[in-house]
Amino acid sequence: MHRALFMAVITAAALLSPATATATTTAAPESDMRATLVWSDEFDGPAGSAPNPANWNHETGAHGWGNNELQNYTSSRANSALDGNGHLVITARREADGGYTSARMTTQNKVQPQYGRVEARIQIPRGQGIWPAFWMLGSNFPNTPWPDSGEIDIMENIGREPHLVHGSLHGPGYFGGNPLTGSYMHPQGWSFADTFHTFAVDWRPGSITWSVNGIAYQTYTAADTRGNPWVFDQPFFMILNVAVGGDWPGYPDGTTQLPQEMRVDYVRVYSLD
Ligand SMILES: [Ca+2]
Repeated sequence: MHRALFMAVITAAALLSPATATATTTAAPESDMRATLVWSDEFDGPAGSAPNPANWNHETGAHGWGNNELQNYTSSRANSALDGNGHLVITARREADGGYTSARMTTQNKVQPQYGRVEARIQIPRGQGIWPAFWMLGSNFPNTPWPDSGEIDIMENIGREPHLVHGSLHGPGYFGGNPLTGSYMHPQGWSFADTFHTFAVDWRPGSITWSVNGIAYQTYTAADTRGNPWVFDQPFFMILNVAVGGDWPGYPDGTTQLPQEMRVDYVRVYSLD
């Protein structure tokens, strides 16, 4: 489970004015005509180029991120770059000195939706100690500290459970090791790292539903917070990262192969009306 205890240092790019989501006329899939695309990053661009700085900040550092993680997050193209085939690739590496590097990217102060379908199509990495995630934090963070700021984990996977993905909410009274959470098993029990899958939340006032490949598997509402505040009726920013090691996934071992790549085809936000 993610927490954000050590995110108080915001990148300089986060000081830029918030971007306004641009409405488009792009149609949603025919299977769901109630969803209208309002923002996306399709990660089109030359191989080796940077993710669009109008959308993404890099959070850097090697302080364990509140979970005793091992990686040093960098803004290097060795750890995050477009592949020239319409994908963002976040690469976790073992460096010559035995340390690990990776990338963590956020849309804070740039793209901060409130409600809608927040979706990404991702081929996750694999291996013991590898921890990919697509998640969100309340835009009031860090002025409002975690967990009061709220956290919506759209997809997390830990390498020792290749066939499972997890969806969670963290907020006041339900955080850390005690979130509102559930998981979805691959229908055939195969590894989610084998190919691309679509991970989404349908986020409405007082209600969030998680889905994988369009199959809803979990809903939490304001009635589920054990009497604690529902802190999800506000804008959130999105985060993509690959952690290496940590209290929850455990640590790389002799079976872990590096480098590992998380390949993201797109991140999209749809309105749901
Ligand atoms: Ca793409």
